[in-house]
Amino acid sequence: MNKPPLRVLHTSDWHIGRTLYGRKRYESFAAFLLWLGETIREERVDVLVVAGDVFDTSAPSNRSQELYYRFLCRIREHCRHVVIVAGNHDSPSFLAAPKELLRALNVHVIGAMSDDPAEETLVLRGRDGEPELIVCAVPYLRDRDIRTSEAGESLEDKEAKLLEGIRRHYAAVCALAASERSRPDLPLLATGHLFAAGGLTQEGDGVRQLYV
Ligand SMILES: [Mn+2]
Repeated sequence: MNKPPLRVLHTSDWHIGRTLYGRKRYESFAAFLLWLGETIREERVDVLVVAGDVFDTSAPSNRSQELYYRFLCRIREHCRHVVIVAGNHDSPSFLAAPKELLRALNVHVIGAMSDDPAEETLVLRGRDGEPELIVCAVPYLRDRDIRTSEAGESLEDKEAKLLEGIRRHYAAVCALAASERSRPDLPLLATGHLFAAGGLTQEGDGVRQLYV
């Protein structure tokens, strides 16, 4: 019997805790997360991917954290795996602190990048124990993690080294993921929190100029 196709829902940039003109918006965040949980259930989502900026700040309020953990708990019975990577707004260490505990709920958290590509290569297994998806869970790559500075470098040198470092990091994680593929049709998915070539930004949309 054929297995039903794997359903993946991709989301990002929740920015829980973000204020608007000084107003707290916890009701809006709570409503959003309720809606997302309902959508996951109705659409029978197998894998939820959160590609960065869960929280708006590196030290989220208790109320923001409560919303986040409550959501993860609520979707547990509907969604087989959750993959969360840190964005540029998140504190990588804050997000990764409950990593071991969350893994018990099939929530995989990647805070900072690692020099070991295995740390960012997730082989997710279906109910039958067989691999059903490989995720290159690459978080937001910080300049200081990727690039070593040298004296007398120009801005162009720095940027070129950063882009090369990002490219090299993705290549290493993807190469490992490809080698872990136990069958040729096993899907492979890569996350990122970055501008990709060909992407567009709009004036005043709140997106920060990062790198492409
Ligand atoms: Mn963001």
